[in-house]
Amino acid sequence: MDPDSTLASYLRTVCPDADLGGVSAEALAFAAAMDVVGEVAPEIATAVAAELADQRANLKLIASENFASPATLLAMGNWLSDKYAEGSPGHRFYAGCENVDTIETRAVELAKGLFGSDHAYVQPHSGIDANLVAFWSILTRRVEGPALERLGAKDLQGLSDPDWESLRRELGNQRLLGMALDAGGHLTHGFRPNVSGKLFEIARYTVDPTTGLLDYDQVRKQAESFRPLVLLAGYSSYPRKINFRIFREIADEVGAVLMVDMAHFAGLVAGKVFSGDFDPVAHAHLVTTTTHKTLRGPRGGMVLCTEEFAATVDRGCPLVLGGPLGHIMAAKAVALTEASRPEFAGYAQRIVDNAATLADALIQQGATVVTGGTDNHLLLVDARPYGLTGRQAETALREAGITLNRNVIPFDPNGSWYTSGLRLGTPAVTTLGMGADEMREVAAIVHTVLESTQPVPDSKAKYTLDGSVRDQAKRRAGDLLDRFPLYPGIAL
Ligand code: DSN
Repeated sequence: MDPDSTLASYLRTVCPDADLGGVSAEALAFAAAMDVVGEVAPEIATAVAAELADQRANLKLIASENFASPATLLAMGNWLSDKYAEGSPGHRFYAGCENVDTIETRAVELAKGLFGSDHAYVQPHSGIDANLVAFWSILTRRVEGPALERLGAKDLQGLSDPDWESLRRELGNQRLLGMALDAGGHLTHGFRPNVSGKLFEIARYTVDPTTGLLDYDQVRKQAESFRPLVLLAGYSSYPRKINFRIFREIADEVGAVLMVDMAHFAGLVAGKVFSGDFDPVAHAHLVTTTTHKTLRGPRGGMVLCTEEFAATVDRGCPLVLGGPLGHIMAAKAVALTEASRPEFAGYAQRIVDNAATLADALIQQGATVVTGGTDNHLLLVDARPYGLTGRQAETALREAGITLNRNVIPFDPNGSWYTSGLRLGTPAVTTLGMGADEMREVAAIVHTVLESTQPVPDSKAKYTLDGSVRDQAKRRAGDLLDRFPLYPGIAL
């Protein structure tokens, strides 16, 4: 603890004889928080502490998760949660928003600086919210605006009822071309039951059935015949990098807006692992993201965009979103400060290096890795050669101390509930400090468990796993976690 800090000076006052040398501020902060919560709702404090124990006891390979810094976590637990601040900095629907303005403005500046975007909107509560704001902004700016002009109206409020009806007819159902879910796209990229599949008329591009890779010529052909308003790139489970320069060329050729969802790889963009043709911000009209995956921030979302969309995106709340969360924007600013430091680039590179080593080691063990490897933070393992569904493989590994998620793979015969694959990601284990040797050990544990898991006939969920294999795998995963402890400064 910094002997000059406010906390140290307070502790010297209340317990002058205490030796504070080995006491960390974060250990005290989290222990105190648990006590305060526990006095009101002990069962909740117990569950919160149990979650830390769980994350400490199981190796986290969920590609979309990470471990945020104590500073980021602590920035979320405070009275900013008590403040309404609908609107945007300097333009609020409530009084007393000066401090939220300071926080939001700082987060926006940091996001713009880090990603080099014209504009940033840091209010979305999640990636799905960020995508909704982007869709709404594109529709408002590119479809409704020109239609209003044709009707001679300045804005929607000035329209008479009959004009409203003709505007609705004119807006019609716009077209969106996005990546198919089983090719790696996200639910919000036009999955029929999702709101995006209802808001837009949808077409989907997929990957080459032989290589599992994106075929840009095919995307171009589809765009030329479908003429989308929105060309959407980005993924939840595609293990390769994407050339966004080509996507922008295609969008320009057909007059589409290029939107990129970089939720999964924002940290790799921030850390400049993805640059040039592979940097979405340099090429897209709008880029959406979450802040809690490779970027290592709080659970939340963001939109980055060109000047053209800045004003509409900023009206996301209250026209699309509920009130902004000041405490989460504070945590976003903390995380963006961390991601702006030079050492973040090294972290981002290690995530990718670890994923490549993990993929290679799994292939050497005999696993089938979709596309034969990875360029980013995630990889997909085909569970079928082990005779398993994704669901069976996921549950067996969780029993053995490894937390990851089942995932559809290209042209998946088992659908999105049972699936045929596993998605493995390295952001969290990289945050713990693991490197190449540990990735090889992880690959060996994963392969051994999968090889020893037997499906129960006629079931896509049930399996048997030899108890001694399970216990040995759990021990090996535990050894890794003992060597690379989670939040070593937090004494819970
Ligand atoms: N749930 C996120 C993921 O795991 O990829 C996307 O919504």
